[in-house]
Amino acid sequence: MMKSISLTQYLVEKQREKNLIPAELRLLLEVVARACKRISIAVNKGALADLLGDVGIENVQGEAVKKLDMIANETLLEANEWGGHLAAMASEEMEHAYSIPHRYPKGEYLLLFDPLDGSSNIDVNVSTGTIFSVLRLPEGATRLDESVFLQPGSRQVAAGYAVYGPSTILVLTVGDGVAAFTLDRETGSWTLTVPRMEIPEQTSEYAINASNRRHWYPPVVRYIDELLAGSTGPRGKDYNMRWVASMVADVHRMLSRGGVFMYPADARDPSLPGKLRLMYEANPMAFLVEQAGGAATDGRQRILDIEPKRLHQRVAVFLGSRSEVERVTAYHNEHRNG
Ligand code: P6P
Repeated sequence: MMKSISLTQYLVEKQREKNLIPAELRLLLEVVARACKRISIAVNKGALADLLGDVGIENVQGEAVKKLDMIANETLLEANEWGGHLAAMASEEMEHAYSIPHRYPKGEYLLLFDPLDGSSNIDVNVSTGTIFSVLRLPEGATRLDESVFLQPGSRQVAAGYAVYGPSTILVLTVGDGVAAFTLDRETGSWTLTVPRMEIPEQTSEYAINASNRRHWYPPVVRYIDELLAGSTGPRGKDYNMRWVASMVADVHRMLSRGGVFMYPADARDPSLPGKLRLMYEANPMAFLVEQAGGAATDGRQRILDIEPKRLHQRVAVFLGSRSEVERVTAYHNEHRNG
């Protein structure tokens, strides 16, 4: 029987072989993974522990806050604030950055997260997940406020997500490929199950909320209508569509078997560049996708090159199999160039 490799062994060996994971970063990743284990337990309890439903308030995004959103957010804050590896944290659920309390030492990393992505699916028992991104505190930073987080995604030192589905799976990159770990509930350990996730260059599967078609801009209409035309149209083959409405679940499927995930900007609110948030949804997912051989753009440029202006800024997202992302991005550029 093959010896199982734990998350800790994987991180220690990455550090030994590639010097990629200083002790403080390894501590950070293990603490986040432990917090995701606790979130998974709470998610799995659901109605049995009266954890479903809304809290009765809205978050900074204007979205109804679920009980489990709050629990997941608190779990990540409490797990990470004492370790001495972080200078500050930022969350989809909190308007402002969270500074490490004075009673604890501060470290050189910044942690950003969407504590429970897709939480609207919780009450109907559909997969959700936690998304996280790790940046370094900029040299010489004095004020630990929002400004220290405003770095392009290319500066991430690690990123990942936990998907709470039939299995609980942690997917992680430290810049040397993407690995997946399945939670072994009997031992409580994260066990390496996919040493290197790679997205196929070609795909026949796409993910988009098709009910928004009347709001899409022309390049997206053109791209999707070609997919819908299938073997009778210019693409010459049939495509399949999936939409879980939980980014973690849709991206995990795409990382596992290929595909392209899209949440475009649309005419519902021309002032908004899209629905998904750059810093703790698009950037970590773009890092993972590129590390798995795929591509990620906002329809114009590489997501990881975007210079952020605000902590909760939104962005259009096209990510997945490289050939498809390049095509839909080319359609945007052609449209822009008349
Ligand atoms: P829609 C969940 O609320 C989320 O932020 C992502 O996880 C998901 O991909 C998207 O929104 C779903 O949006 O408009 O289809 O409900």
